[in-house]
Amino acid sequence: LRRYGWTNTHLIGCVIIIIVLYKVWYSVLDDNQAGDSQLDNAELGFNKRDSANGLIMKKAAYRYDRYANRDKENVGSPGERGVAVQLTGKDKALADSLFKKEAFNIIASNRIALNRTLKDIRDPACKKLTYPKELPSASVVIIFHNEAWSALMRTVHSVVNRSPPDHLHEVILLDDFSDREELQCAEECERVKEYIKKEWPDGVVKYVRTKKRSGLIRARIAGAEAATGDVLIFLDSHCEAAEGWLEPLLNRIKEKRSAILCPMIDVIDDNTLFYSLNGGEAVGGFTWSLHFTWHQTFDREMSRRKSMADYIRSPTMAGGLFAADRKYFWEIGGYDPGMDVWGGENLEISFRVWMCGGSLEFIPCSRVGHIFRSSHPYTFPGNKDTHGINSKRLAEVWMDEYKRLFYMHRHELLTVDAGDMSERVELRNRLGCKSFKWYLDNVYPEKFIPDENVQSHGMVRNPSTNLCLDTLGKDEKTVFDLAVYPCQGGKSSSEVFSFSHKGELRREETCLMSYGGDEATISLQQCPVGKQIPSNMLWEYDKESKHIIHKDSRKCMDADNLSASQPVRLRICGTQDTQKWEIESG
Ligand code: LR7
Ligand code: MN
Repeated sequence: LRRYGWTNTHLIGCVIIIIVLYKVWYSVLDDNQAGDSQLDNAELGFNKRDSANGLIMKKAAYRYDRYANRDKENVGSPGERGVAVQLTGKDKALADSLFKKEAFNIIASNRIALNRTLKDIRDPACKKLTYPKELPSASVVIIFHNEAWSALMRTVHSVVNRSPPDHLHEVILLDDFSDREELQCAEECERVKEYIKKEWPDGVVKYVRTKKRSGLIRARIAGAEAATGDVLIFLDSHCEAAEGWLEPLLNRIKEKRSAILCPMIDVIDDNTLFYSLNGGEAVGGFTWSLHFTWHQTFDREMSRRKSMADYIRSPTMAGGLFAADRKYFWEIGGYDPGMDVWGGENLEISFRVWMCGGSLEFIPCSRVGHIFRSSHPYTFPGNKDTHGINSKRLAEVWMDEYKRLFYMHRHELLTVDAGDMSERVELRNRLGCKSFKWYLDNVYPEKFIPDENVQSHGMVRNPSTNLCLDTLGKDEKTVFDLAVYPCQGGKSSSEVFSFSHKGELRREETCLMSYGGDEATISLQQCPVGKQIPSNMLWEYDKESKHIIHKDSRKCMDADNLSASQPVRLRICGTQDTQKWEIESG
């Protein structure tokens, strides 16, 4: 080379360039391999030297593609961006005729692409957040029994397409022994399995089938047992996961492994499949008959939060959509396998998590839509009241002396056999869980306890007529005039009222209210929570005269000239017996 005029400097420079190029080349290769191995080991369980590696990688690449294109509309396809699908004429008639069987509009659902796009309706505070690259991996468990095909597969597509591929470990599609034709199997469920293999060739979606109808509680247990990711996320089989739904859940569990998290549950209309924002923050409550209810978020929680993106602590959850650290889920007792088909498990896990040291939080930046159906599109084997019996199990195991309030509403369940509960009691002892009173005092102080800290509680009876105030079993979510009915001796929960120290005459959630005019009726309306009680909701009881006096109008409750089911009225106070009332426990 010297012959061509090269000096030492030239030579050394050349060697350095070669070394640098060599290093750069290998670091690029290494990066690729690190990427591969992360995917292989964490996502696919493949050894990086596996010869099939290249093929699997190619197969999994589709997921990155779909994730990248998740906002791309299916042009001309109905329901895109979550809008409503309106049917007319024959289509509508057909949909109506199938509504009862499916409990939602199957025709509209079938028209909508399985990968339809949704609007990003998150709070602006959520869109600004970024998350660490390293997050725990998710196993999404979707249980179903005889779910309509399009609703089911749209759920899976929404999960795969809107989950960053690196964080989605697997989707477990758990079939709870479906027997409807399109899902049914001779030996194996070929249609579902073939579809899964074709759509998700890297095996990210796994199909598991129970050997007999298990009910949703045992089905979820089976799904959780099949899962191997760090975090379990349960979904109903008629959901749509929305933009950015996964990361905030995984991130919060990374911060706090004992937090059980719920996404905000948006509403997918059962008729038009319109995806709409579940506005105003709401948390979960319960009724003493052990039904789940929604409640406006408490002021104490709103003022604790620094941003709209902050988690909201909730006393209970709806049940179907939540995330938990997989190991923690088992540590705190999974689910009660003694619970059948539907109902009760949501309050059971809520009480248990709080009482045994965990917490229950709603994550506002994680949004998942759910088709709210007003009936069940499946059978209840044996026609049992599984909600009632499951609730009895939870009341017996978790509610201590407060189970009396459950039985006050569900008298008939006192004598019903709910099976052996000893293992659940043992679980509670082993975990050293706190009392239900602790839960009420600390987690849900807003909850009204009808027979504690009140002036009186029981029937409101007019002895001269033996008529009692009675809701007649009407739905107390609607406003109606309060009536009287022959007293049932306190046996019927519809004639039990509380006279609070604040001066409310009330039920669990509703208060007696009147405008106080002449012969005015008295209606039952939602009691204000945490706010001042309006004066037309305040009452006084005069022990001498036995008058129940409406404070605003100074008029008296009167049972004069009433027969069963007629509305009670206010009149100018006098000495007549029809204005003398006793509040007594039965
Ligand atoms: O035997 C069964 N086996 C099943 O696998 C019965 C049902 N299932 C499946 C079913 O296909 C569905 O995917 O279980 C899931 C839940 O059943 P749904 O959708 O009929 O229940 P739901 O949405 O009416 O009821 C709510 O309360 C239930 C109480 O047991 C469950 O916890 C549901 O998951 C729960 N749903 C939600 O929380 C969604 C938000 C609704 C609200 C409020
Ligand atoms: Mn549901």
